Amino acid sequence: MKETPFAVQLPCEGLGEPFYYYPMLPSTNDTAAVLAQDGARHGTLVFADEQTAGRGREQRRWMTPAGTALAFSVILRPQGCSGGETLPYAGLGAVAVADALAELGVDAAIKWPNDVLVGNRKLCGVLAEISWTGEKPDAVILGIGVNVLSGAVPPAESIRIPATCVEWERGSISRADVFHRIVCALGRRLRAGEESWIQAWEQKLAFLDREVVLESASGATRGVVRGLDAQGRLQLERGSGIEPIHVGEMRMRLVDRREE
Ligand code: BT5
Repeated sequence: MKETPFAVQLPCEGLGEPFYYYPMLPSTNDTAAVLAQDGARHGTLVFADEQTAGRGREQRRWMTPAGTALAFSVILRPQGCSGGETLPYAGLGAVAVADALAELGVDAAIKWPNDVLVGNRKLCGVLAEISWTGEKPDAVILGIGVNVLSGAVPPAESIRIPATCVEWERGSISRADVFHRIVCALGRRLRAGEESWIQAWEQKLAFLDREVVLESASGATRGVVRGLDAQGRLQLERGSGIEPIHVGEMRMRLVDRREE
């Protein structure tokens, strides 16, 4: 751990104390999980300037080149953590990033469950995981990766959907500024409570009333996106009615890709 090269005023809204800055880590989620198992408190934040093994869902890779992006994980200790609630927290992270972007004049949408899109290009990914102490689930590790400067955007051939960054959408900006806004927004949303952030998540939902295909290892499901339920599950309308989808491993794409 070293001094951060940029000045960030933390904590904000109860998050970011303690703040661990690393020039390079395999994955901030992994380091945060170790800290959580050692008893790190709610609001502990782990930030890496560069990740060498950043993870997305299902062990997909998340790329974080040095000096260009935000890659951080917050340890949350919700009351009565039951181990089953990563889905709403993926939404919390995405909503906080969308809030920060809105403050900067950038309109973002959230592709369920965890992608923040601007103009249908991915600017941020969120990975919420449960940390266990022995048999007991006792923390949510909320990992957030944001492309801020153009150097953060991976080469087109290495990613599935086109990517963007804050700099392209908004002009010159400092990582510290974006980071501070996201942490503060996260704290505010957390304080307002799950119902409130799920509502905000639904309002920002991409592809509302559009036909999509959800793909998972076990197959594909087609339907029309109708919103979210109180737990953050996708309400997908199919021939048989509305079906709640909670499997966070699903990938969503529009049926008509020409409109993306
Ligand atoms: C995600 O997974 O989008 C979640 C990413 C979470 C990253 C954060 S960084 C801090 C913390 N520490 C970690 O190790 N992880 C978290 P998923 O929906 O599975 O999307 C992964 C896909 O996004 C990849 O397969 C690529 O196609 C694409 N991708 C990878 N890096 C990208 C980037 N920098 N910008 C845009 N797309 C990217």
